[in-house]
Amino acid sequence: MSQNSILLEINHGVAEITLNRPDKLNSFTRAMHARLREALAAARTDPSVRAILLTGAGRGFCAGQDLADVVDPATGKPGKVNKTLAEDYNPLIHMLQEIPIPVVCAVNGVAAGAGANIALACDIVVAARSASFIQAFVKIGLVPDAGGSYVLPRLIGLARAKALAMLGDKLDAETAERWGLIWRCVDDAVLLAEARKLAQHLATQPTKALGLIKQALHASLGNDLAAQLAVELDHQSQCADSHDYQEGVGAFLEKRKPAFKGH
Ligand code: T3D
Repeated sequence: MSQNSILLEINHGVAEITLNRPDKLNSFTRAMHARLREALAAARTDPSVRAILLTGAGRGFCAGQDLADVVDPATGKPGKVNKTLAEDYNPLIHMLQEIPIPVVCAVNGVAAGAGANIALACDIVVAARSASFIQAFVKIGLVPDAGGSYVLPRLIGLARAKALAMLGDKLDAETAERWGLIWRCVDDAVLLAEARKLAQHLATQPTKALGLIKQALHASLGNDLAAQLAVELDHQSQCADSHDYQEGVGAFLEKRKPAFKGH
């Protein structure tokens, strides 16, 4: 089971990663975490990969932690959560944030608990109209993890973040889009096609600039204006040295489509 719990396919510059335990709504075991880290590392080191698409197999995106996997066989009770947070969820969220290429998430169904927050850690989130987001932690006596307590107030404000986290209610994809929790919600039938189109478009864009845009916007959440202006100066100088900047300006002046190489 754990062997194929993560699928990885690389096509046209896009690494498509699929969470693949559909019978358990793609909830995470420790083995699955290890496979996902391997897939992300493979995407990061493959120079042909210029965008990542993350989605789920079956009717759900991800139901968070596999609650059967947390039970200690010796006691029959849930074990300590520190280990899996420190060794699995926290490194995963860091990887998604730090990978210097865009990560598109196609939320194909319910995204609950850490599953919701893994989706929200991606750069551009597109959801099927039938999908939903549930901060399910409180229902089992836990608090939002996998970065939920960080992103929720920043994306939708404190009032909505508190209510979602404290009530554990289901938020439908259309409301998630309206609130600014996600980028877009699309009809179920076109989700994968739309998400692939988006990822493939990003894979043809100036990758270095995209990576630095991601880094700058993340940095802005903790910076004052002066610090952020310094980040912009540094990042713009890096972009100005790139092939893609030369190409972008050249193409504009020559009234043709730019052919970005990603460096
Ligand atoms: O160690 C730690 O715990 C720390 C880490 C915490 C991170 C977290 O993510 S905590 C939050 C964990 N997730 C949840 O609490 C969500 C639990 N799941 C649900 O509440 C519901 O399944 C959903 C609302 C997501 C979907 O409901 P529904 O009715 O569409 O589906 P279902 O029938 O409940 O689930 C379908 C199957 O998936 C079912 O298996 P079965 O009975 O057909 O063999 C169900 O048991 C399984 N499943 C769903 N979620 C999980 C799961 N199995 C294990 N763990 C799950 N999280």
